Amino acid sequence: MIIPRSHPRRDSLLIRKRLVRGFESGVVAKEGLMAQGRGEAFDYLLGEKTTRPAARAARAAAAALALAKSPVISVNGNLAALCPKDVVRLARACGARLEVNLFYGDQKRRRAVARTLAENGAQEVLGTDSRRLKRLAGIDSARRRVDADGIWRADVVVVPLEDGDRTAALRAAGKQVITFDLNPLSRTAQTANITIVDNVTRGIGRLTASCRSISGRSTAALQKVLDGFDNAENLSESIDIIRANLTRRTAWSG
Ligand code: PTJ
Repeated sequence: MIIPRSHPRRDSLLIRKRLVRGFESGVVAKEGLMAQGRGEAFDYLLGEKTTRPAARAARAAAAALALAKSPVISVNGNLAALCPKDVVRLARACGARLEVNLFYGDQKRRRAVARTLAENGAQEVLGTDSRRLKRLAGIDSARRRVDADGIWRADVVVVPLEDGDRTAALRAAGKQVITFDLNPLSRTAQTANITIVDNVTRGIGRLTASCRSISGRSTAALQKVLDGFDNAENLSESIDIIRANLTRRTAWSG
């Protein structure tokens, strides 16, 4: 189906299309289509734009990545289908390794995700060699299997569109966790060190830009940015934005 240029929700429909294509080519899990629907609902309530708290979180995330010794970006089916080029760009900008890590994991889809990243410029993608996979404690899903050279030894892990179990397990393993999650109330959002409440398709470019603009700063300056960030406070601001948007809508209809 061709989406007319004049359609008021063209961008949102084009994003859906990317996911449907990703599903048809074996990159996205069936459940990934539902996850997108959930995200869209929150995006709508947030006004479908990058909010101030999201921009602040991106800046703190850039500082954490610049301070990291072994940063890793964890890539699932949705992320690979939505914005593969941006993921590769972000990895370059912050010197992170890329690792495929799936919730509904099987080797065929893992390879399909890795192939998508390679086709979009990734030189190396971890997480597909089963001999190199180790088991992270505290997770029952396929996400527990992580690469010995990647998430296993990482100090900072970016986990966009994540589930709460792994976020908690990664934190318990002593890692700093950065996530993109449109739902500020989700367990992942509440458990991560830094939650960017933004659509990953918008927010990832901003994070890459923040990584570039922050590079070259002193360790002390980066640490100051990081120490000045409070995830719980920032999440509350996102919730306030949703509340204000809802109140405004109610006032219109009343
Ligand atoms: O490819 P797999 O097997 O690893 O599976 C990936 C999914 C996304 C299916 C899996 O991680 C999953 O079930 O995720 P959830 O718990 O349905 O969704 C995770 C969070 O991501 C939810 O809070 C959604 O609101 C949020 N979300 C969905 N789409 C976006 C988003 N956040 C930012 N940007 C989006 N585009």
